[in-house]
Formats: sequence, C-alpha cells, structure tokens
Amino acid sequence: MSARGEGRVVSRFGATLLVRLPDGTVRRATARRKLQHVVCGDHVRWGETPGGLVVSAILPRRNQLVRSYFRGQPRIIAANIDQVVVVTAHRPAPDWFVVDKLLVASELLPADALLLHHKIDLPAPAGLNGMLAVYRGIGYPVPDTTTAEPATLDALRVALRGHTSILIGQSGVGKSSLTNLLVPDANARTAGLSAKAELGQHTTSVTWLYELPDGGELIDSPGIRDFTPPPMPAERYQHGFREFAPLLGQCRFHNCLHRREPGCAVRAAVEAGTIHPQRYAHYLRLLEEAGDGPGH
Ligand SMILES: Nc1nc2c(ncn2[C@@H]2O[C@H](COP(=O)(O)OP(=O)(O)O)[C@@H](O)[C@H]2O)c(=O)[nH]1
Ligand SMILES: [Mg+2]
Ligand SMILES: [Zn+2]
Repeated sequence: MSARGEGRVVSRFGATLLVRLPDGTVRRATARRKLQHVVCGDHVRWGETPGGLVVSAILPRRNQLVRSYFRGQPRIIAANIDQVVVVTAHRPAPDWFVVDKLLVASELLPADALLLHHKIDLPAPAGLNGMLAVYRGIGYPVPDTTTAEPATLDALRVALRGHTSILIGQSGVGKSSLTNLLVPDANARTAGLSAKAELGQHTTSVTWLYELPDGGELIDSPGIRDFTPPPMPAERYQHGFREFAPLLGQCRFHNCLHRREPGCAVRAAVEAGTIHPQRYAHYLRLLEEAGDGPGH
C-alpha cells in the first residue's frame, strides 16, 4: 500500500508545490490534474506515486486572502490565515489608502489585524505618528519594531504565537528582514529547500510559510505596490471599517451607504470628529472604485 496523508502547502513555484508533512519534513509535490489552484497555506491531501508526491485534494479553506482579479480569476495570496500583519515603515513611507484596503480585506476575511510600525530607528516621515495614533484609537495593535534592536520584536512574537499570520505590505518595508529574525535560519532553510527541489533563484518573489519556533506559522509575502480587495457588494465595505461598527443601524435609512444620505450616523461622526476624515475618504474612494460611488 502506498503512503498517503495530509500536509500544509509551504510554497508554490508554477506547477511545483512544497508541502510540509506532519513529521515536519518538506517535500516537493505536484498537483493532480484538474485540481483547483493550490496556494500557500492550503491544507491538502497527498498520495505517494512512482513519480513522486501528488496532491489529490485541497481541504476546505477557512478563508483566502485575495489580491485582485485577473481575467475574472481571483489571485489568491494565501489561505487559512488567522492574522494579517500590515507592515508600515519609516521608509518607504506608507500609502495609507493601500494600508486601509489591506485592513478592509483583513476585517472581511475575517482575521485579526495588526499594524506594524517598523524601522523606528530611522526618522519618522511627517504625519506618520499622528496616523498611527488614529489606528491605535480604533483598536488595532501597533507594535513598534526595528531590526536594529531585536528586543523590540518581543511584543510581535507574543502576538504571533500559535496563529497563522501573514506579513504584507509595500516592497522594502522589511517583511523578509523581520521573518529572518522571527524564524531562525529562514533564509538558509529557504535556500536549502529551493536548491534541493531545483526551484532556482526565485525564492524572494514567492509567498512562503514558515513554522515559528514558539508555535504558529508566519507567511512572508512578496511586496505589493497596490492592493485591490476582491469585488463585493457595495454594502460589504462598511464592515471593513471597524470604527463604523457601533454606528451601523443608527442611520435613518436601513440600507444607508453613508455617502450623502440624510440622517447618516457615520457622516455625523465624521463631522463630529470621532471618525477620522481620511479613513472616511478612503471608504468613499473604495466604493467609488468598486463602481458604486456617488457618481453612479
Ligand atoms: N534602518 C532599518 N532598515 C531595515 C529594517 N528592517 C529592514 N531594513 C532594510 O530594509 C530593506 C528592505 O528589507 P526587506 O526585508 O527586504 O523588505 P521586504 O521587501 O518588505 O521583504 C533592506 O535593506 C533591510 O536591510 C529596520 O528595522 N531598520
Ligand atoms: Mg521580502
Ligand atoms: Zn449612514
């Protein structure tokens, strides 16, 4: 009888998958023909064949982080995520619209979200500390970190323990540097595995799942320039802004989208200064870009 079992997808390179088996070994595998797209973080079923390990099924996904659609197909970054760590840094300075779109995607997964404030050894760009205070105020943990002082990563380590978390953010914010501190030998292990599986030199441009030493998993993703949440009905976006939650249901119209409707509790909160105008502007912009803005 040939061996079979379950495992978790560490990474994929075109048609080649790397799968971590329950005993901790990572094996090269291919997907059974006609299987839907397998992604990093998938739990899969596999079987041993004369040609090697073949993934025969994807176990049901708890969630999937989708970047955008290409020719109508979702681009899934990773699956089965408990926590999204949106990495912001002093350099490159954050694009707050991208940050908000990532937070919206996290809320709707649903998953917990953290906003990492990284490279604090460098001078802070204008306005950054004020914006981070806004995010702290609406309930996002915002740990301050720098690779120059590894002890600053302690709070992050505690937050990551026991969960599957993904680091996501612009190129150059420090995701891979952080991964290397959080996962001892991450670099060497990745290089060793890719050499053994003959994957070539492309390991920095793929999404990769690592086991954390204290339990849990960390996914390092390639940098993104922009991020578009998957298409969804207009009334879903409001649930991506957690500071709107206590107000939902208090607008005059039950189907209020908080644009120009009279008696809108969200707009009133923006005018009263309890919702930050930039967060609200990004909500409107998301609706508009999704094709349901004020002009439609
Ligand atoms: N000054 C400073 N530089 C950092 C820090 N963390 C990472 N870097 C540098 O930022 C650059 C990009 O880091 P990298 O981890 O490749 O970013 P990624 O694209 O998000 O994976 C590299 O030159 C790192 O050495 C930090 O805390 N402080
Ligand atoms: Mg990187
Ligand atoms: Zn409203």
